Amino acid sequence: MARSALLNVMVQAVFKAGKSLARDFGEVQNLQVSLKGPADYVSQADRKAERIIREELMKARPTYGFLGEEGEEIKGTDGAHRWIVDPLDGTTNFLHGIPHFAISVALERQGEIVGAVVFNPATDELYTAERGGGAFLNDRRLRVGARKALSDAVIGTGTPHLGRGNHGKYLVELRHVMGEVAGIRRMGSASLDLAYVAAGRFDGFWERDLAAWDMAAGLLLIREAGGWSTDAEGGGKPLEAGSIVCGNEHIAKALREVIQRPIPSK
Ligand code: 2AM
Ligand code: CA
Ligand code: CA
Ligand code: CA
Repeated sequence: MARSALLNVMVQAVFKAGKSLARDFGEVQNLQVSLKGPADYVSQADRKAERIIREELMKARPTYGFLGEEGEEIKGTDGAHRWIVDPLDGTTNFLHGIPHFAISVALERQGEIVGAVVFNPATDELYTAERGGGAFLNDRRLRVGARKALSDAVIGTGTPHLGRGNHGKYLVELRHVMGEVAGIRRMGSASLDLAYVAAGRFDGFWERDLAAWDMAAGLLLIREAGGWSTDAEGGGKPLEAGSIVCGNEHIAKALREVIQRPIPSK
């Protein structure tokens, strides 16, 4: 696996931020936590990790733009390139001592994601992809799952949060999906969920109300692992629509069909 210099910059940045997160995870009860909205927590750990990543990336490419969850967007002087960063994806898990969270870093070039890194510092799993170069978990090449039938499939999802999303509509989707698949998982870190689809651990995944930083890196991982993704309405623009349905082509199309079933009338 040959990584470009730019991907190496991204990997070094997530390793450095990962050390900071791992330290904070060990003393999570001492962290200052604040609320951004209902059930929408942010901690010192999120902010510190974003600062580290921003510094590392901006040092390497001072002209690129930077969009991170926890800070003001920086419009770069180079209009073509932008980093899209979630410094801690799975804050709720992190704050509960659940070792399932990740740093997600994507590089966008002229509106297309060309580089992706998702790193879980609690397990040392590093997912990387470059456009046209395949997707990897550490040194192992990834391929999405081969199962074609929904009845054999394990499907990941994210549930709407307190005060956000259409809970009623989601419950109908969930009920429809439960009636068709082998199993459902709800892990709590969208970028890792997408990485799991790329790795064939999940056969498919869907979630609504996601931001660009939750999905940008995972989308490239899935694509480079031979997978398929659309937004929940069936368009090809999850980043703009803020929703995603993915898997191999068979599973993603079948899953989309199931979640689009109309709400049954009584
Ligand atoms: P976060 O941990 O970076 O906030 C899980 O369903 C996904 O939703 C995670 O990727 C999580 O990202 C995000 N999330 C969790 N709580 C949220 C909230 N209250 N509003 C919006 N997104 C949230
Ligand atoms: Ca958050
Ligand atoms: Ca997130
Ligand atoms: Ca986050």
